Amino acid sequence: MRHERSKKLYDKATTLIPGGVNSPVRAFKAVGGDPIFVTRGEGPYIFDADGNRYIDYVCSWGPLILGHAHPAVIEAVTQTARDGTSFGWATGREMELAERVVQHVPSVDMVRFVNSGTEATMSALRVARAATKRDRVIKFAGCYHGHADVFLSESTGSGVATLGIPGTAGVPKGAAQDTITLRYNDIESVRATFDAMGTTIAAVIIEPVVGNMGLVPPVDGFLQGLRDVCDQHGALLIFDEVMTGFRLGLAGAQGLYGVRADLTTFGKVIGGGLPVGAYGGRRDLMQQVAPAGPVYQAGTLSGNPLAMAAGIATLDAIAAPGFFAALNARTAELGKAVTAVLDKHGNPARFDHIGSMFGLYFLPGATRAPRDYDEVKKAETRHFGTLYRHLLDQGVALAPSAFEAGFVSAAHEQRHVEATATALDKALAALPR
Ligand code: HOZ
Repeated sequence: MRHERSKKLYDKATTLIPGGVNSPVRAFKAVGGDPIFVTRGEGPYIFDADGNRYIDYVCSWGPLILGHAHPAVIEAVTQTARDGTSFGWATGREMELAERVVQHVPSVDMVRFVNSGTEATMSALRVARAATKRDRVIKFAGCYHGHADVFLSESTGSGVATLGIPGTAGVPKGAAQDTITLRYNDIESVRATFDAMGTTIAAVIIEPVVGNMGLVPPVDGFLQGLRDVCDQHGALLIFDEVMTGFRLGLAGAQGLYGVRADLTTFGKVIGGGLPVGAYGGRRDLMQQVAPAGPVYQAGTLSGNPLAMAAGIATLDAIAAPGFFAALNARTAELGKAVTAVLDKHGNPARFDHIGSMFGLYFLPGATRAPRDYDEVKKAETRHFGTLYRHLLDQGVALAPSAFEAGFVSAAHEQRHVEATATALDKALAALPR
């Protein structure tokens, strides 16, 4: 496969944009080689500047649950754009999307739209701090809640984990001094922390299924345990469902696990591939947000009409009966095919999925998915870069990181599953022994 045009674009980009990319996870630092530059997407495929086609399991890092350039989404955005791209005034479409969110997610009475998951999580925490009049927040190692100072304290997932960045320069000590980082799936450490300082903790924030250190599901009872301990101590439970919201079902991970959050953050699928984030929750909490209440949060492009139109079209498509059953079944087929290939090659890695999110863990011989960041970090990633580039060469695009979840869309068919398994078989055969 030739990559001359991507290479040329990349070389120029590095002179104009830090690292040549507008988000670190797009760089190929963890896999070697230069990043591909994408020109278009169609269904399950992306195409690069050299005309190469790839089966895409990044799906824009999650939003494209319907696949690339889904006709209903493109139509909605195109129609909407004809009337203008931004007003900075209230519009009816914001209500239309809000109504759908409130209808599908029982814990959400009211919702505020923002432009990214980062905005959503930092705003939700501000609400929690205002409502409880407390400052501390508990987060979990390996979870990623965007790049606000308060969440970048230590052991953060996503690009920070991928690139092995030890901490983030530019975060003042004070900004993260109230952030307590605990071990994912360890309810005892949460209880102990609350016993020691419960009256100062505003909230626990968590990815209810982690997608930013590979895929790490909650163990039985962990999420309910968090709910209980928050209730006992008057703290709020924030589910960061930027990845899982409208991905693991219409009611997200909270629907799947039957645990109610006080506040929930959204991003990705809710915007159908346009920049949308949102936070929502109990009415009394959301009424704290300005101008209804004293918690200031704002945005010129928040509730942008194109973004709302894409979100509405996407949510309507995924609300069709049987949508999630079919998507999850396709992901299970992918798991079966990939697992058979891994088995043939002596199980150098393990595949797991929750709904249409999957993880590929390079933990030789592992019999279950990892439970926390320490386990994730034991991954044997020596050959991941080589494997990654072999897969890419055969037209299969995973995230360029051993520590990111993969995503299946409704556009992925059985033939894409089979092509992926064949490519993996060849890629594994080509690895050094
Ligand atoms: N949460 C996404 C990756 N884990 C964000 C993508 C990005 O950082 O660009």
